[in-house]
Amino acid sequence: MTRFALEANFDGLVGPTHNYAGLSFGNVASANNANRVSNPRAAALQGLAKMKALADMGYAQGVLPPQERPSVALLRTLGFSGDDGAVIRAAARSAPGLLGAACSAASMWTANAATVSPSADTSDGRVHFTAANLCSKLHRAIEHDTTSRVLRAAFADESHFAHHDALPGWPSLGDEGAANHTRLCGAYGERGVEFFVYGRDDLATAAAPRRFPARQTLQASQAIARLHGLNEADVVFAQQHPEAIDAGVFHNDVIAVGNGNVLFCHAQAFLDQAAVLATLRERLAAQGTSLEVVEVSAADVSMEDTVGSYLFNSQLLARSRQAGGGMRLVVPQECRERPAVWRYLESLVASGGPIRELHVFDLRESMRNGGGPACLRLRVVLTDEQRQAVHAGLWIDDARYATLSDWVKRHYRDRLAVADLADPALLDECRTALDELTQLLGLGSLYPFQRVA
Ligand code: SUG
Repeated sequence: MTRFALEANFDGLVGPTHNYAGLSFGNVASANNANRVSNPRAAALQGLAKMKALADMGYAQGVLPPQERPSVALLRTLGFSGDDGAVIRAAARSAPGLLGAACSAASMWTANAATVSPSADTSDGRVHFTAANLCSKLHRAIEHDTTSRVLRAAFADESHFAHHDALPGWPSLGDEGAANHTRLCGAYGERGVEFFVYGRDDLATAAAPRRFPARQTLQASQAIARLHGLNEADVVFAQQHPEAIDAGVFHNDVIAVGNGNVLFCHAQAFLDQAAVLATLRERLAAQGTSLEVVEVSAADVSMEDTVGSYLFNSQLLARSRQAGGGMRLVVPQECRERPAVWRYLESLVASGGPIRELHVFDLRESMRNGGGPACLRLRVVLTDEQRQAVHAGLWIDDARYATLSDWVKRHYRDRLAVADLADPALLDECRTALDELTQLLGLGSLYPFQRVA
């Protein structure tokens, strides 16, 4: 049955420990900015400004809270003991890298929180969520427990929403969530094609990257398609180009973005790209929809500019009929700073194709860790009824934007060096801030520290 549905974006609120510890091998920005001084307050306000701008454009915009950091629980698992302050000080002394992992604010990139299948695609007619295990990086592998709790609190009504725990955190089942998943469709409320892009097939000796790790496996993508009850004919699996991974494209959303019937991608995004695009076209055609591909050649935008500008980590957003239809593209300001990319974008909107409008945002703090506009949001297609069932405190409107901005200004530091992670006061600051946040958002006791006496 076809029902009206829309695409909502849930952005991650940047947490108070946002820092540059250089934790993500294979993520060029994270490596290049290692040991820089961060500004958590500016990072959170930049993210909120994007949320507010999208809400003002008429999109359904939600927010997801950050996680408790430093994760003293991780450090205790790894053998540090004593009171919380002693644990942090001991880790800072003997294992600063582990302390960095325990302090990462990486849950802000909610495109990695989960894979989401809209109810029009699933066998039981519910929206399905699988939290991502993120097992290829220690600082990210510790996210999924809290992520699951957050998602279950946000989308609690079991008659509309089904939640799956993260897949086991084994290398063969590496899963990075929606960053490697795109849904293409005619109308949001109709059946669509779910496109899963993996970095490596763990059961085959196929082409694989040589320099940087492939984080997502085919086996993980296939498991999620099964768990979500997707129809086989409406699912496409494709391998990311290994050379793209080796150039720094650690997630597919650094080189491709799709929405509705439009796919915007670089010409070297997928292995056997022509065949992949033909399959997508065919599957969508079987649903009565014709795919529009905007494919960018290496001559127009090099792989280096792709990774340096995050051109494809843009948000591709449907414009209303009153606005003239087609799509708008939300890009990071780094796109304007690279002449070839900006030239390309200007010609793109002038070309009469599906992408008609550009919006440029300053997301510098997140970008320095390799997270652009698309990394910061989790897309959830919702019918009217489902939208009503989402936890109301999470929607961004003028009042919530003002409340959250004020909360950030009161609780966040405006500079954080890697050496500052050793300061146990940061844990207290984070807990105080999060305790207030759960009240502001009406989320109850979400974090482990709120559950102990
Ligand atoms: O997993 N960066 C994140 C960036 C995630 C971007 N998300 C998407 N492409 N959807 C990562 O590599 C850097 C953290 C540090 O180095 O401290 C980091 O985790």
